[in-house]
Amino acid sequence: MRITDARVVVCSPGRNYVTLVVETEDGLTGVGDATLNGRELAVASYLRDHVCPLLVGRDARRIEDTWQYLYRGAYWRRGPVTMTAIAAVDVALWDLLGQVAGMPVHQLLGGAARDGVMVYGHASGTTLDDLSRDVEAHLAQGYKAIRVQAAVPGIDKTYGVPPGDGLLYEPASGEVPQEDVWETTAYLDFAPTLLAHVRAEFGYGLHVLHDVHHRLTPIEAGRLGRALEPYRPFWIEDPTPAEDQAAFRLIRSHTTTPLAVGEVFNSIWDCQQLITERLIDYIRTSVTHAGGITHLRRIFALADLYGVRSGSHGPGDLSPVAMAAALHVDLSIPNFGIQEYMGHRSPAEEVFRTSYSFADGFMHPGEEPGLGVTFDEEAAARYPYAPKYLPVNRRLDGSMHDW
Ligand code: GCO
Ligand code: MG
Repeated sequence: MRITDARVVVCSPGRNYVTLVVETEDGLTGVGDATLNGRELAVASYLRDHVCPLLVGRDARRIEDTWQYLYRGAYWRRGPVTMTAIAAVDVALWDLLGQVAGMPVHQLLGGAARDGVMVYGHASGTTLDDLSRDVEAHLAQGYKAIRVQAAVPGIDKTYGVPPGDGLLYEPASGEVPQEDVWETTAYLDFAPTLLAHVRAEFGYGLHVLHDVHHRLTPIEAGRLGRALEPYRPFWIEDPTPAEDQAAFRLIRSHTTTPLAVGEVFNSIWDCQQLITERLIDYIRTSVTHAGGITHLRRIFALADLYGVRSGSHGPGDLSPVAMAAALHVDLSIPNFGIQEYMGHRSPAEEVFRTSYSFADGFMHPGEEPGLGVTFDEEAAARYPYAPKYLPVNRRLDGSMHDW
């Protein structure tokens, strides 16, 4: 099963995506997602210039060996660009193996350990009333778990709140990053009001999640977690920038609110302490940014030993290929927690045809061999890449803050 071609396609059907296409001598095509929001071309070049030429001639069935070859063989290890590139190769090889075996990837991973994958959707509002309407719309679709974000009074633009154009939330724009203003005090005062509102309106029969997006200090995060305890959030996500894993000891010592971290992590080493010291409850690493199916399963296996569950990142800035791969992993692991599902802006569905489905709050990857995603390269060519960046944050005094 020799690899005969590996190529990178950068396209923008609704937003920018980087896709790796791997072909074998039998005429099979496997795909992997290599999208790194705002740094797309760096991964495209890493793949095109340094990885694709090494893939041609290799046996596509040697997934672990290829992973180790690209990881250990690079000498310069880890980091988002390298690990996203390795992930794309890994996912494409699992896709190919499934097609050869005539089985969906989750069968290769040990088979379904559950009937469906509970996903959470995103509800938001520029006012709490708008937020309520969005929560209602999600409940009507069957969602059992909903992330809630609302505009913080006194702050011009709040993370997670779309500008009200009816489209899915998509913060990347422009040739230079948009500059937002962040004010911690206003947010810390507002967040308990937000959660209290949702519980008063909808009760305790749904899972409510909230993303802090790396903006607090450990002691602020401890205070937030404690203030939210009466509203029993499913989790608070990314309370602090998590380079400092030990900081979670401080947060943990102040609150029993469950903690979720990991969307910006690239490897098991980024979360080793968080997991082995039981400082978090959910690990949110994604297939695309944490080294593919092979490495993500290793992270989740470590997490399982310490009672930490999965909660993979699933934003619209990972392609439908990533969503499919995530669902295959989610279905098969013992310690699945929840999966984020943001959906994709049109016309992504023209370029990526998927076999996964959503019903009553649960998703399923489908039973097609491989990942169950068909990538239409002709359609992709109709949507050329244009540079776009995530915003940056400045505090009131003009200094930079985490976004
Ligand atoms: C989430 C995330 C995203 C990120 C985005 C950055 O929880 O879904 O925080 O919305 O901001 O993926 O590219
Ligand atoms: Mg997040």
